[in-house]
Amino acid sequence: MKVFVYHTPELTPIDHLPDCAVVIDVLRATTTIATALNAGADSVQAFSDLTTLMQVSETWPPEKRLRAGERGGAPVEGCDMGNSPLDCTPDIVGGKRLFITTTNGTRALQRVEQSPSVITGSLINRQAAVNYLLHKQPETVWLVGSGWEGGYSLEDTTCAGAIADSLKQHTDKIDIGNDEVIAALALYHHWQDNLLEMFNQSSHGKRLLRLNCHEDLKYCSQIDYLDILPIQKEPSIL
Ligand code: 3SL
Repeated sequence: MKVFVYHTPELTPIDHLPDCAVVIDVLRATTTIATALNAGADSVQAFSDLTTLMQVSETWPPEKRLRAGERGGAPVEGCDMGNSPLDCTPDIVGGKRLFITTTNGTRALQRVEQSPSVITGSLINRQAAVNYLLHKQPETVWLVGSGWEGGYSLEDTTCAGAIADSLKQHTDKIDIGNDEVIAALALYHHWQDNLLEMFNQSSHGKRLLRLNCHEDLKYCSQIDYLDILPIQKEPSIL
């Protein structure tokens, strides 16, 4: 298994695809997606723009849909909820399709949606993602961070490092595909005992703290907390 890390969708190659892409948006899209499915959501459909989300979700029975929208960390007007994983409780999301658009995570998902296999990873479901890769043994794996508006995000690359670290601990058949994997591993080794503090120092973590999302940060920092793996069934639908 040859593993590559790409810090952002913009740094991800456009002329070829991997056997398996792991999309990572620790704060908070892929944490929210994992939490919603774990809480009994029927499915999640991701959109990069709000207008398309509204049009497509309109064709879905109102009692079976939830619209989640986030821009700049804040909930989008007209949606049922923002992008907080803490809102994804069984009574709210159970049996429903979550139609979601976020600033960066849903864009990252679209960037690699044509790959033969696409899953989402976050700290809370890190081991579930690793177990899937160990079982499927794809020849090439891309760990794709969502970043923030084209820039690098500390927490996504740290999570990529957490996935690479666990893969390396479980098998010696891991080839390091690019230098970014080595950087991601070093980051994870630096922060692994204090992931919440890593969030506190990161630019998006600070942005969310300014929006009073302290509890979200605590939740998102719990490594291997849920045994759930969002797997793409068709482009952008998990
Ligand atoms: O950028 C994104 O996709 C979001 O996850 C950002 S936020 O954590 O909801 O602010």
